[in-house]
Amino acid sequence: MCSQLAQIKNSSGSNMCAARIHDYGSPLIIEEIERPVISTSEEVVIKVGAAGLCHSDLHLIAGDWKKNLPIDLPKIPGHEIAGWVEETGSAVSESILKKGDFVAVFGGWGCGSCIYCKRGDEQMCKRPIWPGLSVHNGGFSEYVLVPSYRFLVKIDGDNNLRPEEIAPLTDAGLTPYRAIKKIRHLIVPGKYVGIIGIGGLGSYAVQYAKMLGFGANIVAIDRRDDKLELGAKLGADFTINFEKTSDLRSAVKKITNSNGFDVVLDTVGLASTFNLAIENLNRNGAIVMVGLFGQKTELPIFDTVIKEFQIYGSLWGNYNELREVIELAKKGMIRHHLSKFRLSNVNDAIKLLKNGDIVGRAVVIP
Ligand code: FEH
Ligand code: ZN
Ligand code: ZN
Repeated sequence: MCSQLAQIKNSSGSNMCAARIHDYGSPLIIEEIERPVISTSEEVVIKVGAAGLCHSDLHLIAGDWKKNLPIDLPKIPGHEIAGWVEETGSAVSESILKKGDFVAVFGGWGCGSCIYCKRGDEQMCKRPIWPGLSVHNGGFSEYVLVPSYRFLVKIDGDNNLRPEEIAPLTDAGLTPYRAIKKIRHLIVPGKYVGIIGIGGLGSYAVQYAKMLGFGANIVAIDRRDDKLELGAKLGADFTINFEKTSDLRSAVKKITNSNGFDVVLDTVGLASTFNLAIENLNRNGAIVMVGLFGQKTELPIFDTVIKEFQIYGSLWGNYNELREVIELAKKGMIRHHLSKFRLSNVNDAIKLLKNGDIVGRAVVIP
């Protein structure tokens, strides 16, 4: 299809294959479009090696975020990107980056001058640009334009890392890293950490909770046994299938010596998962919310005050945190569970993820 034609055209330097949203709620259209070109000095064109598929892409494609995150259509989604430098703007010297360098694309394209950018949290910029989720196109294509070399992490050194392993680390592997670092001081021996949702994010979260929380007990929580099996393989000490467990409170009490969880990481973000977290939280317990499935939830005021609950939101991760995650990957300390799809089959991946049938992370390879 498009890929063969695009290869012929690419060699003449102008077109590429991409998957775009044309209408909310419809399959992506795989088509040949113009390849991005450098127009300002800091820009870099990346030849996409792989792009991860995130639940946020599903929300975007379905039109769920029309109000919160308005985008102009057609749009190429895909915000977890890794690949190779293809072309650089005039301000990008060879000592910074050169053609062929293997890079991860950091997804928080901040303005560089607001207080959040200045403190290093560009993903929280007041005027944020996220590839594939805002004005810029994302990575479900053969090439992507990155507005500045500042948003690229060069992956150097002697390692066998491949783009399909790096791409998910820019979001699925980064978001839980920041989240777990926020409450790392609470994850000590004898404590219990619940990870709700053992999908893309959860499969990395289990590993960080194990790695960064020395000696704490990790409890993987999901409604699918195959995902719980993956959680256990990646280090979870206990698993709970919340759909198959009739008395969830008793099950949590049994595991946690009647105390409840000291920390819950909610990678789903539904009212029901928040309730699961708060109804099973220990005194002084913390909930870190990273999932974005739902809209609103209720907070039990009495318990929150009396038991001194702590509730955190955590957005993606910053550039330095991405570097740290990549350093862990270089040392072989991160295990990946990937399902690979060709760009021409991206709609199959979307369907499977929507049905909960992807175990680990789906990556699209152009
Ligand atoms: C979603 C929407 C906007 C910014 C960042 C996000 C992340 O959850 C990316 O998945
Ligand atoms: Zn995402
Ligand atoms: Zn900013």
